[in-house]
Amino acid sequence: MARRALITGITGQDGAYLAQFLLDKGYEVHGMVRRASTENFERIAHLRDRLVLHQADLLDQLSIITLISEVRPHELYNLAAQSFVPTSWLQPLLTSEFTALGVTRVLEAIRLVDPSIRFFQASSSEMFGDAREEPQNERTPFWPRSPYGVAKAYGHWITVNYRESYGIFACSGIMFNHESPLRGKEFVTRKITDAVARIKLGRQEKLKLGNLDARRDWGFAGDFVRAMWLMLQQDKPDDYVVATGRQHTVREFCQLAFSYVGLHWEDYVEIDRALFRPAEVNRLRGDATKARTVLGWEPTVTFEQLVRMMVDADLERVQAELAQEVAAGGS
Ligand code: NAP
Ligand code: F7E
Repeated sequence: MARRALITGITGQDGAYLAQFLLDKGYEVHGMVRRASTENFERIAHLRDRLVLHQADLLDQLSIITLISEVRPHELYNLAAQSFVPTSWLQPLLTSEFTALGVTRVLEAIRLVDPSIRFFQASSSEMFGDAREEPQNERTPFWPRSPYGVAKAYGHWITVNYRESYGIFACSGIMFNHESPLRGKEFVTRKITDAVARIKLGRQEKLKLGNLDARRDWGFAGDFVRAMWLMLQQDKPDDYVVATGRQHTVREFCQLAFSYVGLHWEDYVEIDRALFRPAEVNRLRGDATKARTVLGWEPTVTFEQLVRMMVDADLERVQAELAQEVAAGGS
């Protein structure tokens, strides 16, 4: 019989990659989606008829209990969250409800319905914030710098606590930034590659950015979902840093993306002070030695390949939009 997996946040970047990965492994894949007046299933459109989608919400305890009782998954991946750091200053309470308390709601539902369900929590390098050491590993203390980072620290510790209190097979993946052509356009990498494509094709003139000196450890989302799955296949539950170990500035990302299409980034990028954050995370770099040795996990996509993959995908998409406009104008 096929193993059953339930993914919260299946409509997001990681949800789409994880759903594809689990389907390829022969899983029966269920996804939790929240009700909206307009469906936003673009990222999973190509998988739609192979998935079972259920309405529930991280804010609604009973809906999560009902969902888990109906699906009875073997594995549950909790990817749903308010995941955009700047929004967490504008909506700190809602961010805490989704990103912190939402984790407890899912864990409580597991405890009540079936404590043998294996649980993955999508934790974040934002918990390290103003990091006490570099590179960061599983023992590095947390110093979050945004309401999002604080909420993720809660989610991490409640996951550890339900493992220790109730013996639930609960794992926390401390994931550094991971990107892809499916990344939301508000995040800096996709904002840049979308702008590069639009500028190259004559649809945009300038790109406004904030802090170009911020340093991140950027990997490919497709590699990161494999680490999530590996964590739930071990004999014992544990926590793992997932990272490439390489660090680059936002400026370097710009340089590489613009030069790939033959443009010079300084001709197009403007600094907008409004995009600077009230408290910045200046530099992050992960040490994934534990994931490499225990899980046998390795990233397969380099930074340079990631930038090119994202620019290529955006060029293709903008070109298709232009062709559609021409066709519509000519009909
Ligand atoms: P994403 O693209 O922003 O997706 C977030 C998902 O959460 C969406 O499917 C969203 O649904 C869902 N969601 C939000 N609030 C919800 C609610 N109240 N009830 C039900 N669903 C809700 O995020 P991602 O990049 O895929 O990241 C996946 C997870 O990993 C997140 O928890 C994120 O915080 C964490 N993480 C990400 C990174 C990264 O670099 N990508 C790094 C570390 C940790 P809608 O489509 O309806 O909005
Ligand atoms: O910012 C700087 C910004 O929004 C990266 C989420 O997935 O990864 C992500 O959080 C850096 C920051 O990602 C702009 O100040 C400059 O230093 O792409 P980002 P993030 O905040 O690192 C972690 C691991 C998560 O868990 C989160 O869910 O880029 N930056 N100029 C800018 N950032 C944005 N968004 N837009 C700019 O114009």
